[in-house]
Amino acid sequence: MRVLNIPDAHLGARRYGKNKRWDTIVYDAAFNTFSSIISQAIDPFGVDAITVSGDMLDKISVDDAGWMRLLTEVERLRKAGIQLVILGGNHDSVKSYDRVGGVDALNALSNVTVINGFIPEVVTVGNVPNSYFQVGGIPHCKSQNEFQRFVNEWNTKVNILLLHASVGDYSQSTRMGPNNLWLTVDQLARLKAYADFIVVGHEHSQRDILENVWQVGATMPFAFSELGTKWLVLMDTITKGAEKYAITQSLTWTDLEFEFSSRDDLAVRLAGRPQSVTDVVRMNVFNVPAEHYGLSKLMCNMAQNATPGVFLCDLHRVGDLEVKDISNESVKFDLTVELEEHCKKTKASQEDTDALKTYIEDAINQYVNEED
Ligand SMILES: [Mn+2]
Repeated sequence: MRVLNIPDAHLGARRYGKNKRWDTIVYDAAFNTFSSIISQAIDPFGVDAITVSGDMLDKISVDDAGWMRLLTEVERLRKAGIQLVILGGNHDSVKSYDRVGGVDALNALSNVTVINGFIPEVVTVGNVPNSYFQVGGIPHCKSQNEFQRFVNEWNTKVNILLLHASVGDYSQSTRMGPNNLWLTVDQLARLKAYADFIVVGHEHSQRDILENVWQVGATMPFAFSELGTKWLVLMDTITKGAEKYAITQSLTWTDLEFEFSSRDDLAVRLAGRPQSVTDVVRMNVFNVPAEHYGLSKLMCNMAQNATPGVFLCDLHRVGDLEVKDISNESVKFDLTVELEEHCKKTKASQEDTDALKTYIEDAINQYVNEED
């Protein structure tokens, strides 16, 4: 039988509170990517089942709009006769026994089975004895100790084993709290004797670990540290063969870095930035002299306001302004006067003048706040 695994999808992800537009765009992209994977699973892949290797949801649940989108996808799968096996990850498992998470609620649906009860489970998918396969899963656990015990004690033969953890020896790492479980390649090698395929979710980059053992990554980047091709794994439980497919991305991420040379140069680069609604762009400008910082920042803010997609600009300032005792009042005054002169000279309309004034005031306020 043909089984597609969906890696960390983080549906409902809104993790960029400082930038509303980025929040919305990433939130939509996560659902859109998930939806297009479901479409592919139905046609052309025509799979019998889908596994999810944890963190399908970014949090214990999603908002109402997210629920409607998720249920729409599950319903499409049901109509296509596709079973869905969902492993709970660190993001979507409840952290106590007395609550039910969003992923657990899906268990009530006829075509969904959820492994999210803090203990290992084996699920049979299909019709026994004719065409079926078995999925084992060790969901997110209460502690690394419990997880280790379940990993070391696993002795059930299955077709596919789902895990949600980092791969490596992190015994000395302070990075690993109870939310970041881990197991070693040696442990995976032992488990391989019990599974044709092992799919490990959690880390957002794809990595082949052993034959038919993968760290599967994520459906899309959720931060600039997660750029790179994202992959689906399509497994055949009869032939025991597998194929990887790059996931079509709905957003284009661009990470730009350069040294400041002049404001004119910055203007040219700002004008040339990718700026469609599907662009997520970060610009890191290094060595910005203090005397150019204020206006450069203003230019970046204006560019950000004019961008339908996401534009993040980090100016790295060097040095300090010489006049340190200048009051906020006089900064405001000087720039406003300059602006008015400029608008008069260029015969700008009152509307444009007012808009520019607002930009300048915002920029000054931001500048002043940063100084604080
Ligand atoms: Mn995770």
